[in-house]
Amino acid sequence: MSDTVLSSVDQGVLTLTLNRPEKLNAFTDEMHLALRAGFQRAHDDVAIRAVLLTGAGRGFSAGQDLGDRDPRRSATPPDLGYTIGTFYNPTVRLMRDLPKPVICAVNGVAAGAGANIALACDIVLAAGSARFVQSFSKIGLGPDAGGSWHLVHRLGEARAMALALTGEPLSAQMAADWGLIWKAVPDEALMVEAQALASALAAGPTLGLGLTKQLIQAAGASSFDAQLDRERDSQRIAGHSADYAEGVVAFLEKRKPLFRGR
Ligand code: LHQ
Repeated sequence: MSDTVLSSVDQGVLTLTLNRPEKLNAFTDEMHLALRAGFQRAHDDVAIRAVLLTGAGRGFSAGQDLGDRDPRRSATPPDLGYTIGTFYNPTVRLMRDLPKPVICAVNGVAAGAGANIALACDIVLAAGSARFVQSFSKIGLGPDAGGSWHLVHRLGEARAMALALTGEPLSAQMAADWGLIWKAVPDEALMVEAQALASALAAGPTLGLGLTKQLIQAAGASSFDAQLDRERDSQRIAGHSADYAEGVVAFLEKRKPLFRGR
């Protein structure tokens, strides 16, 4: 595996660390493929029950590596749609469709597609010093990697529009206050807190958590009536799991449940 994304597994948590710190973890093609491979591994391996995504060094990710897409080196305009369709969209879909929790620890600046990859995670914690920047407008682009969708769904059009048009940085605390992310934590507490959360989720009822993820995602684009049916169907599946039985028996026996992810 490429060293542009480090990976390690501990107690069911796959930690993926974007690793081009000298370029604030800006994405190259190699890094895109490495990140995709990491999430594919999380899909394929039943022993992985949660993913923790973070960045090495002082930034989370500055988005696409602009040196890699230098217009001075090409006689014809680039097809950025190809880059988005080939690299960003499949990875973001994989992250969203993964039936296991994906936690993001935003350790520093998250800009452009880097910000939006963070927002595509299920639970986002950010260091107090981190900031989120929709920097696309500074280079003549619009948001990608699902950013326009997440901004509008979480913030509403007024805030989404201003952030996208101005490219003004949003502090971690403001992002939390506005509901763009789960929470901002002191810098020194970020990884401890994110790892504890990921470990707790990895020890949880994975099948039920995966169904919960699907329900919450679907609710944003669903009618109330359709969502009621979806909840019924989801509960039917969850009710057949060994972890549901274990959860109820543990409650009745007044002990901690031992979930196995099945
Ligand atoms: C970088 C980058 C970077 C290369 C910092 N690339 N080196 C999709 C399809 C295809 C093409 C285009 O894009 C997309 C999606 C996108 O992601 S578009 C948005 C691309 N990202 C940006 O426009 C952000 C550019 N970076 C910045 O605005 C700043 O670096 C931020 C605000 C992220 C951080 O600022 P500072 O903390 O002041 O750090 P810095 O600017 O000094 O950067 C540190 C180093 O990282 C520096 O390298 P150097 O060799 O001079 O030390 C930067 O050149 C490099 N770097 N972002 N995207």
